[in-house]
Amino acid sequence: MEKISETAHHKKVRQLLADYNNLIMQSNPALPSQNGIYQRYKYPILTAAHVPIDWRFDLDYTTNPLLLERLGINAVFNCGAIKFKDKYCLMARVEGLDRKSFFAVAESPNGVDRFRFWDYPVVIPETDNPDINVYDMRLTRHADGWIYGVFCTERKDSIAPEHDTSAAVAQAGIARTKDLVKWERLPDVQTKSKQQRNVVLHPEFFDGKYAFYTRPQDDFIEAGTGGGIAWGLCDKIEKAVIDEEIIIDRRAYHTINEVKNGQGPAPLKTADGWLHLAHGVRNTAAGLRYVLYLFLTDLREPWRVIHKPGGYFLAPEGEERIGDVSNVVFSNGWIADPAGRVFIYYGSSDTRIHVATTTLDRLIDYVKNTPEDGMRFAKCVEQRVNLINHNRQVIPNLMN
Ligand code: M1P
Repeated sequence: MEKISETAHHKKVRQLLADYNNLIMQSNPALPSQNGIYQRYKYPILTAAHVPIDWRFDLDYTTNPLLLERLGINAVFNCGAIKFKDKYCLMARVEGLDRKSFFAVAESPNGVDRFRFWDYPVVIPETDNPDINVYDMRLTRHADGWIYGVFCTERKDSIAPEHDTSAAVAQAGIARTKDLVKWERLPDVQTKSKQQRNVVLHPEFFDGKYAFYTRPQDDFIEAGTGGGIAWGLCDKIEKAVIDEEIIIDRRAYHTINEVKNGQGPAPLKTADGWLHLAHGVRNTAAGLRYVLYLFLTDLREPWRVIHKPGGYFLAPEGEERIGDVSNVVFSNGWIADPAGRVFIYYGSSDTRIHVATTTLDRLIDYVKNTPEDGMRFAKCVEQRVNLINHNRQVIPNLMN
């Protein structure tokens, strides 16, 4: 029988821990910005390898003499984000080899590197109808004093035929906390839609009510008649019932969100309006392609879009394009520092998490001054010709 000595086992454990420590202490240089809008960073900030060794291995020689990994991790992606006690905290979606996701907080002192998971994954109580899978938590620090986590809860479709073992129903779960450790579970959000994903709590009351961004959908994957990102109100958060969803950002033919879209994190309040980050999905011969885009809504009427640049803000690049679900970037977390620096956390290809940094000034400039989607090719050519003509006038001065 294959054996390693206790001394060799302990040496291997020490090596595992040292390699792990090197990984999480690695600094993460910023890459030169390609577009002036944001900067990417050299390394992903969280991957399966960042999950602590003692969450994966049984380190006891008596029960695991060969030091085999017992509970492996498949991926770490799509995180909520919040500044908490001066630390940049991410609520990551961690997926085990068994395909079940759970949530875990990782914190960093500077928002771009040295992310370290807290001691334990987050324990969220179940409702009477247990979740089979949970993911993509949006964190909202609400005006009522609580921090809310709104996430997708997925269960088997109870009315699907017995042989259909992949039919699922997605709905929005809610839990709240004051410390990101102890969570109170509330009943799932109720809407008239058959399924929901990408549901996000707005940080302020509206007309004394709680306000949500939703994404009604007919089916687990297809949005179907669900027209896009919606806005809905409810009286109580302890039993959130949204009677009416109005579409605020509609999907449109031959755009980046032709097939689906979804609100990203809770919007940021700025002097110019509520700044939104969202994802748009289109179909291609190679499958669905997920990109990120921005839009701005009115401060007093957060459902009214006042600026929306054409095209995407950030699309998968390099290694971001490859993973469990390739050609995907997805964001459900960002942090704006009081000085105006913005940290955008995004998952790539359902596999890992990256950060891009920028400032509110740049984002507002981008969102207000980037031309809207022309919606047809002739208009898009006209926009580009206008830009070229404008440049023809200023270039001579630049050369002096
Ligand atoms: O696999 C890509 C993404 O698919 C879903 O997003 P949406 O509901 O908009 O299609 C989510 O499962 C998300 O986690 C995932 O990244």
